Amino acid sequence: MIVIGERINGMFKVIKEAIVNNDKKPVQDMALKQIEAGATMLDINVGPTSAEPEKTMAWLVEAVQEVTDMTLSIDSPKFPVMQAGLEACKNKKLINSTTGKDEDLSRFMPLAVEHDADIIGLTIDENGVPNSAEGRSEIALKILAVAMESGVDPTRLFIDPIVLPVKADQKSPGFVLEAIKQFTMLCDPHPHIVVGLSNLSQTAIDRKIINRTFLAMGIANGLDAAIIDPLDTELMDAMITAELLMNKTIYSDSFLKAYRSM
Ligand code: THG
Repeated sequence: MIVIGERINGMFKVIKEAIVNNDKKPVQDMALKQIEAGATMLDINVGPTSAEPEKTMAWLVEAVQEVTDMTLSIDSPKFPVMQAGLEACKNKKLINSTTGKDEDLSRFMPLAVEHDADIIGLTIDENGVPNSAEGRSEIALKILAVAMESGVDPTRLFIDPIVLPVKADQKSPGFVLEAIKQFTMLCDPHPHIVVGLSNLSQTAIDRKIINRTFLAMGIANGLDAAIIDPLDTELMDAMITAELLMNKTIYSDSFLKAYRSM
């Protein structure tokens, strides 16, 4: 499982304050804590309120690179912010993300080639997020086709069916699970399949059990990457166990410990 740590995001108070105070330490600590907890990539997002998002993105990337050479997921819908992040990034990189809109695909896919980056394609287009699994798969297919035309190998593409808060739309988690299953049949080998898990439980009370249960369900349907909080130990336990039950890892009585010592 590709575990993309979500915690370096200006949405979180610690990171927002670090940005405002121009203090690298809390950002670097959060990077190391997530790696220690099992992250295999780190998401970098300036958050919704950054005054100078290009500058902030480059600053975050540089701060994190001082303490790790782990792959960075440069997270912004804005092209100039993405460019600034990629230019600052010496580590391996993941573009997070393009949508399935023509104008985004035509700019972001060449950017992936230029920077030798992996890329996430969100199943959203000019009409928004489809209200079905099939609609999501149609956009996924379009993203895959443009990736291949642009010279991006399918193994470097991640498709994201877009998880919405269950509180706002209780039908969408089921559509996402069905879409994940459909994405595994797009081509062979199929692209990676990723979700931003925490979206699911936004504004809900029992967040952790909602996230944990859905992650296990997603893994059962073929999810192989997720943007999550790796500091949530029970969430990580559920992920490790779901992978075991899907025969992705070998059983031993100490499988949780064994996974963590890998
Ligand atoms: N797909 C892709 N990228 C993404 C998302 C996605 N990047 C951003 C987001 N969605 C994933 N990251 C987060 C990070 C935090 C939260 C949700 C998703 C979150 N934050 C708390 C909240 O909003 O309640 C903040 C709590 C606090 O302030 O401490 O839930 O879907 N490709």
